[in-house]
Amino acid sequence: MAPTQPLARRKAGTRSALRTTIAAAAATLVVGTALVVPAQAASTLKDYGTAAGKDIGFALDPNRLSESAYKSIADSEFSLVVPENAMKWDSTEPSQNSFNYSSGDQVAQYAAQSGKKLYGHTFVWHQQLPGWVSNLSGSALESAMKNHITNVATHFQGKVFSWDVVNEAFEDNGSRRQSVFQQRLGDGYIETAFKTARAADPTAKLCINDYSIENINSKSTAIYNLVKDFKSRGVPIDCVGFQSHLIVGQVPGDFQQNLQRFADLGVDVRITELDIRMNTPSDSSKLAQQAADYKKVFQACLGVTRCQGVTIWGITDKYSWVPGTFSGQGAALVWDDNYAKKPAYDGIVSAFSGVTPTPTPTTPTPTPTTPTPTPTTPTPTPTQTQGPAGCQVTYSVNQWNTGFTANVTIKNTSSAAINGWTLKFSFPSGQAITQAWSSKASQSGSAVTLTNESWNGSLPPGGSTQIGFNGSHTGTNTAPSSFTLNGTTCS
Ligand code: 9MR
Repeated sequence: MAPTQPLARRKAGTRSALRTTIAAAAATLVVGTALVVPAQAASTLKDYGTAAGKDIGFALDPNRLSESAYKSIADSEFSLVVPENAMKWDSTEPSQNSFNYSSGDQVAQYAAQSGKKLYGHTFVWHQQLPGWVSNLSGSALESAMKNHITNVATHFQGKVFSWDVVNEAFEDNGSRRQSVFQQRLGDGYIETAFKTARAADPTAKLCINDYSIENINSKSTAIYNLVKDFKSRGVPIDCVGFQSHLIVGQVPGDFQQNLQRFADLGVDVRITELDIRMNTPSDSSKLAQQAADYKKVFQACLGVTRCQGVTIWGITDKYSWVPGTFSGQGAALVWDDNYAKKPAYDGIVSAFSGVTPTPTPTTPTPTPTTPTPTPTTPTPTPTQTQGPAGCQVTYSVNQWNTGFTANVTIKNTSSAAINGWTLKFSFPSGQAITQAWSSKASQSGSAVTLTNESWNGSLPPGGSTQIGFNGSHTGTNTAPSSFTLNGTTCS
């Protein structure tokens, strides 16, 4: 099943429709709701990424969301989120077979409620590994690794669309890093990890991730050979993550060429942890160089069709990992200690030269009067198969014994803007919603009502939104047979 797609992945055709929404508004689906004008915010990095078909991500520390400047940038500038630490082994399984998802769940909840894709980081890594793992030997370690991957992948199934399965498994000279996994399980541990992850969550993309592999060198070639070998033997692998913890003035000239050679093996590529550090304090010439460097990195990704996007390893220099690790260095991110945009921001925007950003509607402002609806003939979309033109609902589930995750796409197929929606349906076989995201859910018997959140209530003609929920079932999980949106039956 396709991973959850954020609002930001609306197709380009929706955008011009959004701009002309209001004049064309008809009453078809706007029942008892005032028509409103979506306010347009200034273009954000996310808007440029969406227009270019690339994810724009950031590493989130959920504890910082209480800081309003942090949250506001997180909310508006990015279409993808990765937990900086919250899904690592020491967070999720601090003692053997005792799992703790509180921090990871916070990140997942934020991703769902802000409409962002959620990228998982990371199952198998030599760092942030609890001590008990290193005390295991041989088969006990292999069982523990499989158990860890299976539990964490299962917990986040349907929420995380892509995982860093193995992180930093190679040395700079291309040899295997002598981690506890390598030493006790041998070369085959990477393959075992990928196969275990695939079995646990067949829908997630599975990536290998590393640093200092941005150019063509011994280390990147070792990973290249591993991917080639996996592909030739049918071992599951979908993507390679290039961390890109870089230094100003040192963006490799062959970055794009290197990304392309991996893409040519039949895997996706992604820049996963971008930051570009300098000796501190910063000055205007270092910041200008950094802006040019950020631009180069984004251009490298934009130049490769299979490059899925760029994730920046944090928001503000204030919380970057860099100064704590590299003494005398820092200022590596795009916003400074006070959340002011650095020249790097405009550097990134300039990489999107020729791309018209996809505008992000902000919270709609109600108009003071109720407009007179102008009846128009709705234009059916080619995918519409039944029911009056107006809305289309796609419902898909991943299920296990007595649980399931449902992903629901709601599309406005009318020529009128929808501003505020209520989706209703009945569960045919006794299912119950246990947790919903991207909508407010209520259930009475079999009757389910889902209403929009403040940020996804506006659906221009042709626009869609994705919502989801977890539920329980008793062994039969028949899909609802019909849906209504604001009282109109959807196809
Ligand atoms: O940014 C992370 C920092 O908060 C942690 O203390 C650190 C622990 O090793 O990990 C940092 O993130 C790393 C990422 O998980 C893997 N690639 C290197 C990143 C920077 O160290």
